[in-house]
Amino acid sequence: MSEIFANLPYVKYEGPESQNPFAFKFYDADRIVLGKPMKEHLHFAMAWWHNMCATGTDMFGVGTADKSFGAVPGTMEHAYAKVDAGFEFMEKLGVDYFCFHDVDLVPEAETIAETNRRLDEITDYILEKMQKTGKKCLWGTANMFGNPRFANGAGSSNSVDVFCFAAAQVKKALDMTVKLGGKGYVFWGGREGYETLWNTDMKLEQENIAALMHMAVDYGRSIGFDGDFYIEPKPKEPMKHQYDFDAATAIGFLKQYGLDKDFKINVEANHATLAGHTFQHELRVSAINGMLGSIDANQGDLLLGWDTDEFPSNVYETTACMYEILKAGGLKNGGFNFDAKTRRPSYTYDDMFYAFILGMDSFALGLLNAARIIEDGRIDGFVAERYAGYETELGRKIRSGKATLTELAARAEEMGKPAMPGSGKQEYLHSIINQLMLKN
Ligand code: XLS
Ligand code: CA
Ligand code: CA
Repeated sequence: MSEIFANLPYVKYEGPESQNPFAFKFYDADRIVLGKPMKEHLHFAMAWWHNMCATGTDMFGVGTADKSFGAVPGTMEHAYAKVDAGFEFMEKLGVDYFCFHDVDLVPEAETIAETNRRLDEITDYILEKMQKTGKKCLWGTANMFGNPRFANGAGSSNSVDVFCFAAAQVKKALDMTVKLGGKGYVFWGGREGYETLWNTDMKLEQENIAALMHMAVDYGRSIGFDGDFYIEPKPKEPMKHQYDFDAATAIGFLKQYGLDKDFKINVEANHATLAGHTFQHELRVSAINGMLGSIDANQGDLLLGWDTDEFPSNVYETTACMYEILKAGGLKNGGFNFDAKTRRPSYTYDDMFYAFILGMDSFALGLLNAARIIEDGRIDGFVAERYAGYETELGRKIRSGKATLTELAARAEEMGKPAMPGSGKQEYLHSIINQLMLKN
């Protein structure tokens, strides 16, 4: 096998002063942060679909990037070439994990039996490569949105036949995830939603999605999958309204249907902003419900209303993200999947490298900043102080659910009027964040 990225180097840490475009300025894999090497905090993953498959095609034009890797697209030879390219890429960038959909790996055949045979063949090869290189699978999933059969959804389809196909794909994708040692399985409900309620039985559709997820849990556990299932919320695109709108909605759904013990949330930054939230908000909602599972590391463009899947560069965002993750005690089975693509005009192999260097450095900076914010203690101290009233006898009584309206009303009458609740000090706190971040 010849080198595919032959003119590109193994990327190493050179420090913030380096001007080498192919070096990390901040991601120093072995640097200890809060007692652990950076690489243990940051389990980075390559998304097979963007990195190995996407060419930059959009509705206005064909692709600009050549991802043939010396083979003819749509053939098994190409599937093998993508594996070679993918593993070489991960090795050169020091990325230890990858994530995949079934159809990212092989071209879909006329019958599911043949597609599955191809998947068996390619996962044998991937496994061989994993054994040689030590690379790992972070999570697997089934693409249940691309093929025309999923026009009306997968688990939420009106068609029982299509539901069976969805079930077959989930089953196979779980088999592959277990075969490759993946610790996560993602459900992104791309077409699990609706365009108009005039043709939609919302209750039936949601019950069916839950039924499919229950079958996945039963099957997954029966074949030894001991990792986490994830819902990846996204409010819209491709559907006008997707059922897994945001983390809070997905968590409510999981609890309603008794799936909350097996599922967590895969939070994608760009999906958070599409839902009208910050990334930090979605992480916090997941964390306080004990459901912070994994991260799809990207960013959107707030001037655009769609999913742009850009490589993360906004260090305020990565800092807030890493603060939430550190405060939640880290990700257990999850990691940082770069569900991100280079812009269409950035179509060279060099750009693929720059993109990962940008993303990994942005998260390394986020980690360093978040650790500094926690060690500094002023932010956490302020928040603790802000709610100190709930540490008093009365405050504790309210929190434990033992207080009554009658008793509290009597107390209010006694007071006449409460003191002002105390300044939120947002401007002061933001200036602390700036001070700590810009120390780098
Ligand atoms: C699309 C989603 C998708 C999931 C995996 O918007 O981000 O790529 O992560 O199906
Ligand atoms: Ca995603
Ligand atoms: Ca996305």
